[in-house]
Amino acid sequence: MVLTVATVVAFVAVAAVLGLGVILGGGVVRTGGTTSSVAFPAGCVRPAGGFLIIQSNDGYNDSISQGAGLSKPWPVLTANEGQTVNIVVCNVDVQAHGFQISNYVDSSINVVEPGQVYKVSFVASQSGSFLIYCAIPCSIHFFMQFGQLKVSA
Ligand SMILES: [Cu+2]
Repeated sequence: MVLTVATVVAFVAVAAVLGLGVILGGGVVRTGGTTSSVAFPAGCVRPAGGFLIIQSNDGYNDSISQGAGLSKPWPVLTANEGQTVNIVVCNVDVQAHGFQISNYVDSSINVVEPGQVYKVSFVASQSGSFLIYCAIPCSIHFFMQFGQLKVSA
């Protein structure tokens, strides 16, 4: 986990400005993945038995309108221990976003550029609840900090 408590506090402060702007439309347009987004790139398809994560100015899979934040983890992915987890991440936003999963996909910082499709597979070798988050600064960062991968034993 790259974030420190101090960083999280800073993100909350930033989100108070940016997030409010997003919610109220104060200069940041929420489009549901249309106007300020790039086209869905080729290969942006949910893998069989796996997960598709769309990064847009609505967060990870519409994090913002799903109430993502400290009170509600979103998106929530579930798997069984020992299972191979396949995830396709598509960035349809005009800015880069990060994609990390603590314990599983956090050995380096992943940057998904606009229009890029990032595919990742791993074996869910450890049970528990793992954070899915963005590790690079973006305008909706706060809403991309509380995804969850739940691995059942
Ligand atoms: Cu971010």
